[in-house]
Amino acid sequence: MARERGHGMRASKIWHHGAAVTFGAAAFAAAMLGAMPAIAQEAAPMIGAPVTWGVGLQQSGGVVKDAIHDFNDMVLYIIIAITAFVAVLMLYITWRYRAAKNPTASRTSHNTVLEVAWTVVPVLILLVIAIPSFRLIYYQDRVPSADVTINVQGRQWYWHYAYPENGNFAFDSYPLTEDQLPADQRHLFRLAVDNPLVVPIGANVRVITSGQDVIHSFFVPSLGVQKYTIPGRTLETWFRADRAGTFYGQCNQICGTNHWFMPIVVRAVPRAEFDTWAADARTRFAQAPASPTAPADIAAAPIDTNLMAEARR
Ligand SMILES: [Cu+2]
Repeated sequence: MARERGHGMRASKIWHHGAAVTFGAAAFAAAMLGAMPAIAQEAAPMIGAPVTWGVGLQQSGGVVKDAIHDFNDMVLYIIIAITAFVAVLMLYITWRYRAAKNPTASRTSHNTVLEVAWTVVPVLILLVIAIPSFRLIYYQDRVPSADVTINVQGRQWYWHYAYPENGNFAFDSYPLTEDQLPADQRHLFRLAVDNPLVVPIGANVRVITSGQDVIHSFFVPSLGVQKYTIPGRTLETWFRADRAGTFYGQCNQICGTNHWFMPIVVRAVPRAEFDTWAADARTRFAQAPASPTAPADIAAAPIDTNLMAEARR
């Protein structure tokens, strides 16, 4: 239901066009500076990552981000209209009521109609922004029917992921060091990880977050997903990758000295490839603790992760 509402909420294609222009301009600027690899073909898997000199929001990899783009563009057009109106008004009055043309200044101090208008109009503008804003928040909140569920746990300092419905396996995700990356992918240092999340393209992915030690945050901009991982709390959100690709994010809650150790990678692949990956992961990660919140696991974690983090510095 929420999903349909979400689609209904989306504004006209003009917004999309605006976003494309913004993104295009950013990509062009980056290309001019020689700082960005060639822009990927439409058919090639998408790379959801920041670009050098990028302006505006990251390119969208799925419906939630599409809705964020729409809302962002709508607010941008409202801001442009207000700024233009105020600028024109200021220019007009400085010209029309300048001392040479208007030597005797008006002593009017009250105008009821004007005062009501400049109170009511901003309230209406805020309402126009608030309604789609709340719709977007509830749209992101949860998905009515999930195809895949992923448990995400933030830990100092790595991510722990579990797939309870696809074989109940769990694994840790650590960043790759610079020398582990191929020469043409060095720009993905601090974004690339050893074990990415893998999801089927077009599947509604329910994300259940929890925290083990301090507050972390699961944030993948190109998929429009951000949720805190809070100790003692379980939160829910969702995303859907509508395009094949690799989507990069990071923990965006300052969570300690090795905060940078928490990049996030989501790979969206066709369903068959996902099933093969899940079948393989079941055996590959068989050693991993079945329950991410097992008490023994928590007790052992601080020392264990500190050592691992130190070893990888
Ligand atoms: Cu963190």
